[in-house]
Amino acid sequence: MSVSPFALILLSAIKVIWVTGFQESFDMPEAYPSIVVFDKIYYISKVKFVSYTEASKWCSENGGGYPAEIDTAEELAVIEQYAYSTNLRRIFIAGTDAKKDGIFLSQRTGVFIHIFNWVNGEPNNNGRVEDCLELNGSREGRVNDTPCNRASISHNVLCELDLRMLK
Ligand SMILES: *[C@@H]1O[C@H](CO)[C@@H](O)[C@H](O)[C@H]1NC(C)=O
Ligand SMILES: [Ca+2]
Ligand SMILES: [Ca+2]
Repeated sequence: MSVSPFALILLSAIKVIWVTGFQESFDMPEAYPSIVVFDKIYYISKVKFVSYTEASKWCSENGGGYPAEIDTAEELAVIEQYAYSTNLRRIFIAGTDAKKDGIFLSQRTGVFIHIFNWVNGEPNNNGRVEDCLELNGSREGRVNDTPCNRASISHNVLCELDLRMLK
C-alpha cells in the first residue's frame, strides 16, 4: 500500500494542531513545562511527595495522568533526559517490587517493568525499604530504587498521559 505524501502532510498538520491546542490548555502552574513525545505527554510536579500514593494522586488530579511507566528503551531515554533537565534531585516514576524484591511491576496496570538504566550498584533495596522507583538527578536521571513512603525522603513526580486516551 502506498500513502500519498499529501495525506501524510495533512495528517501531521492535524496532529500538530491538536497537540499544540492541548498543550496550551495543559499548562499548569504547579508543573514544569510538559513535553510531548510520540503519543504521550509528560509533566513533572513542582510539589514534592514523601508518599508514592500521594504522588500518583497528584498526577491524576493534575492533567489526568499517572506516574510514568517505562515501556521501551526509547521512552526511558526521553524521560531520563526530561527529568535531568529540571535539576531536580529525586523524581518518582511508576514501579514497585513490594511483592518480590527485584521484580518491578506497574502499580497501575500490574505490568512487569523490564527496561532499566540503573545507577551503578542499584537496585540495592537500601534499608530493605526501597520498593519504589525514582529518576535520580544526582545521577544523570538514571534509575534507583527508593522508599515509597519514608518521611526523610521526598520526590517530585514525573507523570505520563497517553494522548490517544483523550479522543
Ligand atoms: C539520589 O539523589 C539523592 C539526592 O541528590 C542522593 O542523596 C542519593 O545518594 C542519590 N541516590 C543514588 C542511589 O544515587
Ligand atoms: Ca510509558
Ligand atoms: Ca536504591
